[in-house]
Amino acid sequence: MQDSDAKHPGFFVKPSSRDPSYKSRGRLVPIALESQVSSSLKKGFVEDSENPQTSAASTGGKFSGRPVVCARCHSLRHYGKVKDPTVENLLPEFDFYHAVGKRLVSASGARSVVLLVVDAVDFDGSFPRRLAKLVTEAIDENYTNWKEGKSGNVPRVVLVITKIDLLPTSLSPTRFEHWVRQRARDGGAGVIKKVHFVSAVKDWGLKDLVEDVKELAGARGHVWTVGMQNAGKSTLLNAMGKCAGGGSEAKVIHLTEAPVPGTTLGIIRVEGVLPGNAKLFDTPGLLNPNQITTRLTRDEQKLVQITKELKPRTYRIKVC
Ligand SMILES: Nc1nc2c(ncn2[C@@H]2O[C@H](COP(=O)(O)OP(=O)(O)OP(=O)(O)O)[C@@H](O)[C@H]2O)c(=O)[nH]1
Ligand SMILES: [Mg+2]
Repeated sequence: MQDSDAKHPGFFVKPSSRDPSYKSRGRLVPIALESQVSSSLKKGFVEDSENPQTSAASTGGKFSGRPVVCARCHSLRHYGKVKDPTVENLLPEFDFYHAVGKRLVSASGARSVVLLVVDAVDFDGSFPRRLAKLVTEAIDENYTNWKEGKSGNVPRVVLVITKIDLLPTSLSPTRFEHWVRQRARDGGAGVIKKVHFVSAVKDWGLKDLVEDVKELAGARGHVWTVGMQNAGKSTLLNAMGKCAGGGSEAKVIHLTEAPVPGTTLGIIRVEGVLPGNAKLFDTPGLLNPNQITTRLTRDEQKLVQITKELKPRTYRIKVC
């Protein structure tokens, strides 16, 4: 062994001697000093999990209730964009049908309630056809099994049409409901227990939805919030949490919601909404390759994003 000539056999580099204090916290650079970290982080939003008392005191207790979130969620929550778009492609793909689909339709175990969330202003683009068909088939199959005395847990489907604050006020609710039921049936959702029309940002229709979900879930049911990317699942669950907690979000975790498709990356259990052993889950949105917005860049998506109530316009075309 020698350490003088790298071209000769037996060459090795002696490891440099470590500073005895290399493990001490004093050597670590505080995250707030990293140049890429946003200014709001530097202002002390991140709580020192090892010493929350000092952290709250240092910020005057002002931010003590704020949850600690990852850099991606922080960027989505405060700037409406992912921190590093190049990293997004490296994230592991979520196999929805393997991780969630199988559990939704399982004939044994806890009863499943499927909250099928659909965007009111893009019904067809945000209706999960494949998933609706899968659940409808499971309902038929499990019901037949149950009638034969076998284990047959029949999933219950609740269709939630969200973002109704963006629909024109002139729209007839009866005609719209009729249209929605028809389109849902055509899309593969054959058996629907309830249809709810809600706005998570205006708190419309949430109380009835929470009551129905509690009733359908019973004491130990599992409620799965599913739908296409950007349909409004996480925003809906945050609003339901607020509604169930009597207006305060204290007991409920705040899910990251953002106009960026693919915000939620994994299954998240939402506590504080359902009583007993019933469980409520948020899930990552499904990707609809035929939806035009999935082919647009973030800047282009911003241009077509609907944020205000749609106004019907009538044009008269002159035929010369
Ligand atoms: N106007 C209006 N906007 C809403 C409503 N619900 C959600 N949004 C907006 O829709 C966008 C997407 O909401 P999210 O809750 O992140 O959607 P998601 O389905 O969880 O999306 P993924 O996690 O990507 O699957 C956000 O910009 C929300 O502010 C609503 O009731 N009304
Ligand atoms: Mg989400």
